[in-house]
Amino acid sequence: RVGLPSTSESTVSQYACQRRTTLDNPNKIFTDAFEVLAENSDFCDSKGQALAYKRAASVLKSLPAALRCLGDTEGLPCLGEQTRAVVEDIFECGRSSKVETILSDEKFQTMKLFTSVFGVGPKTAEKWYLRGLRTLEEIVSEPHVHLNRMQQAGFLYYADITRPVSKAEAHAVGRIVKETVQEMSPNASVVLTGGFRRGKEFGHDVDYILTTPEMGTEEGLLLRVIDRLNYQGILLYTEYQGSTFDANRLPCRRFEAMDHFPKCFLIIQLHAAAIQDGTLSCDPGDRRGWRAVRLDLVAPPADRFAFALLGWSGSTQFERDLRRFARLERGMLLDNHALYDKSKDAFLPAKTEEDIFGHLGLEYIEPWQRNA
Ligand code: DCP
Ligand code: MG
Repeated sequence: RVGLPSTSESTVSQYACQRRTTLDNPNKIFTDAFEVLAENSDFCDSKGQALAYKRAASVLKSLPAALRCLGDTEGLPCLGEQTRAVVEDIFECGRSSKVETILSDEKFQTMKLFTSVFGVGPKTAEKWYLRGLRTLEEIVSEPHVHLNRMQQAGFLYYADITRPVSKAEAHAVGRIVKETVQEMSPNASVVLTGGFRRGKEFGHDVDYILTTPEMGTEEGLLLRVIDRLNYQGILLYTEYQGSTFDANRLPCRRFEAMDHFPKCFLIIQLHAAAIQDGTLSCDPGDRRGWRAVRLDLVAPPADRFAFALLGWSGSTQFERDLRRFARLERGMLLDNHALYDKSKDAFLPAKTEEDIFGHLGLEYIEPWQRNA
């Protein structure tokens, strides 16, 4: 049976944190379709529907083999009538007519284009769409459109930022951050997180966590790192968010996209010389010798490191299900800062990700198995 997971359990869990999901996805034809449907639902502000498609895609990604027929979806969690109809369509026609309709829809195409700009979310994209704007050129030449600083950078570096960042580029960025941190705080650590920690070959940005053994010095370190990168002349854009962390208000009851640690969203200039094999993923005709790369740095206090690492490692779907599992199956609240046991009325400390999985009574899932 295709539905059998690689573990000894006989059924697939409805929770991504109880599945091992590598980057080998034998069901890409189906999951790509679900992801288009999910994105379209998000554009239409149908969050519940979007989530249903994301969950269905996530379940299929965890299967060890491709579906052979519609019957193979039987017994799988998170696949409802609508998602089964899409699977059936693809088996019968090789494609989903519902997906084709969306892909050729002007609003979907425009929303996709506008939200591809750094700093532009669905709300702004829709506002521009409703004003009759359809191209990026129209937006930058429209005098009534106000762009914030982030969006201005998004347009300025659009070609670079929308080009996937390679693993080699991500590691080169990491070396730059590590050298900078090393100069100022030799005891501090710089740890890769996000998609590249899950083993992805390409990403939309690079994510690193900085932390220091001396509690309370992490925020200052992050600020000095930014200063230093700026001094090196490689910062193209900086958005700094100071700590809003308050240990007395933990944990957050609802899912928040952002945690309260000091962090920054940067665009940095990455030079070809910094890459091990000297090649940037740029147009062959590009003679600049550098490209712009999006870099996120977050600096949690040392005692929160494991929670921050787990939270930033993703995937987003894996994170959602960790929190949902904690709440519904264990009566615990998990976020990027802490794990709280409601019945014990106590916070459960953790030094490592393994500690957190242990508190939750979950088998440890390696980062490269979290591509849910
Ligand atoms: N994250 C999350 N929920 C969000 C946003 C982020 O749980 N709403 C977590 C999970 C992500 C991690 O933060 O994996 C980093 O966010 P990215 O947007 O950088 O996502 P990835 O690194 O996973 O993918 P990409 O290759 O697109 O950068
Ligand atoms: Mg990332």
